[in-house]
Amino acid sequence: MKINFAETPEYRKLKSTMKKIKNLSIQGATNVAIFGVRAFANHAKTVPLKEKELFNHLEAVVDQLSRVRVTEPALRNGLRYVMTGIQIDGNESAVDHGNRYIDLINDAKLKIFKTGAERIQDGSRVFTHCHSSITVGIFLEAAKQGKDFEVISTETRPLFQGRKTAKRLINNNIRVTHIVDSAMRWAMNIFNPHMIFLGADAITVEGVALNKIGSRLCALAAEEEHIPMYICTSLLKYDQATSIGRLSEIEMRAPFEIWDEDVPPGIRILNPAFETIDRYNISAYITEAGLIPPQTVHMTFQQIYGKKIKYYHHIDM
Ligand code: RUB
Repeated sequence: MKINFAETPEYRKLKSTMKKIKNLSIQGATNVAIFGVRAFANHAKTVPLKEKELFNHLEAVVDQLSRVRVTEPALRNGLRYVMTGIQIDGNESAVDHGNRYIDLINDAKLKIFKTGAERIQDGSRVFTHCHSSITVGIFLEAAKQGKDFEVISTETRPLFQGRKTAKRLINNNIRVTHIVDSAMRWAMNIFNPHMIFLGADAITVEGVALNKIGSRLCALAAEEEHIPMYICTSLLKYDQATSIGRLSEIEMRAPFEIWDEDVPPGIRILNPAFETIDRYNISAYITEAGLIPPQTVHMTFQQIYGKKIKYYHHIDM
């Protein structure tokens, strides 16, 4: 019997979620993980296959979904979490396991918002780059606590996610100054922010963070101006593969996002989505485990999530 998954609403939803993740209608590591895991779990529950065939199909889907945006370990960790659950309890349990992973993310977020907001005082000036739901959540929490502070945010070319940040902040009565990316160093020099808050897409075993292109420039400018840099992130973005020697991959996006019409032939256009921030430039990670130094990321991840989120290659070793 040939099974046509394309006909099931859950499979169609999974495909459309993949498209939205690719074109950034679903944007930022946390949302990518939540929407990706939910769509995968809903589909997994309805797959009418058994044993080897079931796992072959689900592994292929995990692989496909993980490749939509390669710099997103929180999604990969979530897919592994659901797959481990399915191995133990069968695929009818997929949605429960998916929900449990999403609960882990949401619990982590609340803790990070509270801890991050502690750092913000009346009169604080905070610099940020791109749009991170975690960083914005911290700002909203600080505003809810009645703190009077301001944010300097970049526009974030080529897709302008920084506008999303600026809109969320101003709609919540948080003062915001918006600048072009290349004015980062200038703005740090002129406004002398008290701290930099950035999100993260991935964290490596060395404590290096990967975040939107421009983040390393931001870190270097912060170093020059002696401004502390905090990475606001759940440890669920820890890329476990880096602990067995793999390198975290950096997504290369399409050239048309930079220049889409009348491009003179022969010009090479490169559009890297992310870059690394050296651990020496990170004052601390603001995480669900509180503020932690970059060197302790692997250990802290293992303490909190080690038993829940297995990395298959560790099991094989
Ligand atoms: C978004 C980006 C965000 C991180 C963290 O990049 O770099 O800082 O994903 O986001 P893109 P969050 O726009 O290419 O997805 O804090 O929401 O997890």
